[in-house]
Amino acid sequence: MNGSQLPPLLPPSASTVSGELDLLFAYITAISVFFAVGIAVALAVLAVLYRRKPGDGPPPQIHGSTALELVWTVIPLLIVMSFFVWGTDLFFRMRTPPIEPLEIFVVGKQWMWKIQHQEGPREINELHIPVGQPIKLTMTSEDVIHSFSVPAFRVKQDVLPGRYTTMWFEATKTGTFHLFCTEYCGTEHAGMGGSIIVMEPNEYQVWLGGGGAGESLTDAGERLFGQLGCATCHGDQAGARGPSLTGVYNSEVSLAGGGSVTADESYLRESILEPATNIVAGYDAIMPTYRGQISEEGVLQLVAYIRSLGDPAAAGATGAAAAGEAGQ
Ligand code: HEC
Ligand SMILES: [Cu+2]
Repeated sequence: MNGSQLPPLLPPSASTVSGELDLLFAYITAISVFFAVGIAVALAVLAVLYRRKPGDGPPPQIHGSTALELVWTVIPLLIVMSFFVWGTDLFFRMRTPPIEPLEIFVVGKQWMWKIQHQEGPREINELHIPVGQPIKLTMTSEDVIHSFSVPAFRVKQDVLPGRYTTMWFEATKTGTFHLFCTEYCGTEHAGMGGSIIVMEPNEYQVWLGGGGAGESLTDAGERLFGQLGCATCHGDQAGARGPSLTGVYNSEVSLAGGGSVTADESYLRESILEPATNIVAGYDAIMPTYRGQISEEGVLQLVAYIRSLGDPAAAGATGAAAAGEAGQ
């Protein structure tokens, strides 16, 4: 009997934040509509009720009321503060990935999404993930600015050339959801989409194994490290021309110009593509630039390999988590 179906008002709600985000959106919309309509109606009704009638003189003049001023200042302040506190709290939770998410790497280019899983499989315009597990994406672009958007998860993050951006989400439903590029990026921007395929964890394991691509991201990075001759300078032997890369990930690196930086993914990427930008204290600027010789996917593989060489902060984090548990 119900032949014609209206398009849904909202996309499906399929992540740990989507329900709460919709609720916050509805809350802000409801309050805005309530006041917009209320004020418009009050204005019309009062204009009619208190219009000047024949024989009326000038009305009594009112010269301010502190009580009234306080009421119309404090109540709106409390209302907008509730938007702010709830919105900020949700924003921080949406920006901060939980400990030990499943990490996946994304490279955008005109006009496709290239995706690499840690365990090896790669895919284009499709992202297979397990349900009920936090996923962290580390993303970059080979050309212009793109934006990775999954409406069903209520997440969106710009993907920029020359640097890494990250985002995280956790799917709560299995199924296939739309992926869009939401930054106009040229002629075929509209076609730069794909699907997120959310699977049961055991199905995802089968999918990973069945990908046929045996080489993991770390192994691919190790192979590149050998092929590009990085090991000739970073060989870990005494008197090597370059610093040891073991344990460098997430450590504080002292720079030749003074100061220090945390060796995160972006720093490692920059060290490979623009070695002259930050020179490690105690070393000469002899490292050649690899810009133009390695694709962004290759750089992600090298970064994954360098990360696998040890991470002092991860050891610290596990220690802190263990201490926290012991304290409870
Ligand atoms: C000719 C020798 C040489 C080669 C080849 C070389 N490097 Fe370097 N690398 C250095 C030197 C010297 C430094 C320290 C000075 C600096 O920061 O530029 C360095 C610094 C680094 C750093 C920063 C390390 C830290 O402690 O902060 C990284 C990461 C790195 N190299 C990665 C690589 C990778 C990956 C390759 C291969 C694609 C490579 N290097 C090839 C000499 C080399
Ligand atoms: Cu795009």
